[in-house]
Amino acid sequence: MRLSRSLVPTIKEIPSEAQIASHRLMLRAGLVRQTSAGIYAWLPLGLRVLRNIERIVRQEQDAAGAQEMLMPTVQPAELWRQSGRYEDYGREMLRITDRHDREMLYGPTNEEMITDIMRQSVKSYRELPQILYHIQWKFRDEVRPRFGVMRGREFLMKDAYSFDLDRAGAVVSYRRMMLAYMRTFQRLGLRAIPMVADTGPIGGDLSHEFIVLAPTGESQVFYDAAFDDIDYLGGEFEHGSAENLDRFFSLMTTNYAATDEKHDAATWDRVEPARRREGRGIEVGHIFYFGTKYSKSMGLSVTGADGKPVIPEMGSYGVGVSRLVGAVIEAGHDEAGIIWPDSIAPYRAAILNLKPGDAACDRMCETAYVGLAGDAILDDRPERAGVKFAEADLIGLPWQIIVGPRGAANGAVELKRRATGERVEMPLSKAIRACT
Ligand code: 5CA
Repeated sequence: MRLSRSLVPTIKEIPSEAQIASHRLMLRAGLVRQTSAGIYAWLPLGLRVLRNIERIVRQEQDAAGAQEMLMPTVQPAELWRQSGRYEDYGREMLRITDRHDREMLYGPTNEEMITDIMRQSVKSYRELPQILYHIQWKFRDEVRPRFGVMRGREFLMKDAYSFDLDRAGAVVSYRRMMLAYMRTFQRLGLRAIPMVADTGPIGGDLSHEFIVLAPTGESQVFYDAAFDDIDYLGGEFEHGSAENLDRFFSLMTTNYAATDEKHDAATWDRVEPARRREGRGIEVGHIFYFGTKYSKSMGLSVTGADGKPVIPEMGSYGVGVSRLVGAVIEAGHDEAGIIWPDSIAPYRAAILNLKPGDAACDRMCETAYVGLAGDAILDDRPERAGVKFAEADLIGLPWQIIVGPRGAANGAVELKRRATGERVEMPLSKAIRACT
């Protein structure tokens, strides 16, 4: 993108309404704008990050054997009456009446709808197990929306739903999703830890929250440092083998990890003192096994191998896709701005033309822009160098190619790595290669 022609409304001042770094930086770097309390418009740069996170979430869901679909945001109240949750959900649910006076709602989650679709669609035990997911906007009328996209009213969630014939199968689905989550978060450059959780309005008897460590997190967390050394992408764990998943799951559950709600001082005392880690954390995902809670109340059953009806065992698995944008920034920023992980940065590099109008500078910047196949922000605005440096650091792309008249005369640029601040002079072609 050419900055002179793009909507990247950066802000120099610190926005007074924002209490935490990610919220301030998302506004200052021009990623989002609030349109109502807890509701945000995603501007071009913010949307690219959101899409990049979606892509990784999607790849890992697919790798775990889940199938993508898309359910609507607006749902009939009738489905929620069948599960008994219509009244339970209270004022957090946005209720809507259509022109025929039918009660509708803007979905806060989709257990009822997917159960309804499955009860119309699967008839036999041969059609199970299945896991389905979608990435769709949700609405929860939070009492206190805050911290920008971290606790919004409208937010993007990946929610998956598993259907198995028995508890043993449901446990395998649950572990698969847990592995998919750990791989997803590692690819996003985050260290997330699964912690036993309460099930709240979703229900069920087994649940884990995935917590990313950040000083501004809403909950206090306690965990064993053993989690710091686990590599989920190196090939040690796989979705295909129940034994392997079993080993993975026991690794996740035998090492101590708990939020303050579930913290147990006696067990914590038994963790070797050198390995005890404490901090604050942000919940970026939450998974639930709730057996037949929805299948039973909504009448989903299939014919079993013996001809008798079987009520499928279900689980649901949520990732806060839009919340993750905030969480990634909380985990990766400095005084000057955002530091995006390479995997989800909106673009690979910023090309800073320090002297637009200078023929050599203009030419080299165009060469760099073409060399990066447009996966760059070209700062071609007639601004001072100081402004360009500050905004490039604020926006936080992994690399900066700095093109000034002195270097340009000799075919040289400076390449800066945003995360370390290291700047090295080199030929343009080498800088392009380093970024790609
Ligand atoms: N149906 C289940 C799983 S699919 C469910 O709704 N779980 S949840 O309530 O825990 O939400 C899943 C994830 O969505 C949370 O872990 C969190 O990351 C994200 N989330 C929940 N509420 C908000 C919110 N108000 N703003 C932003 N993200 C949210």
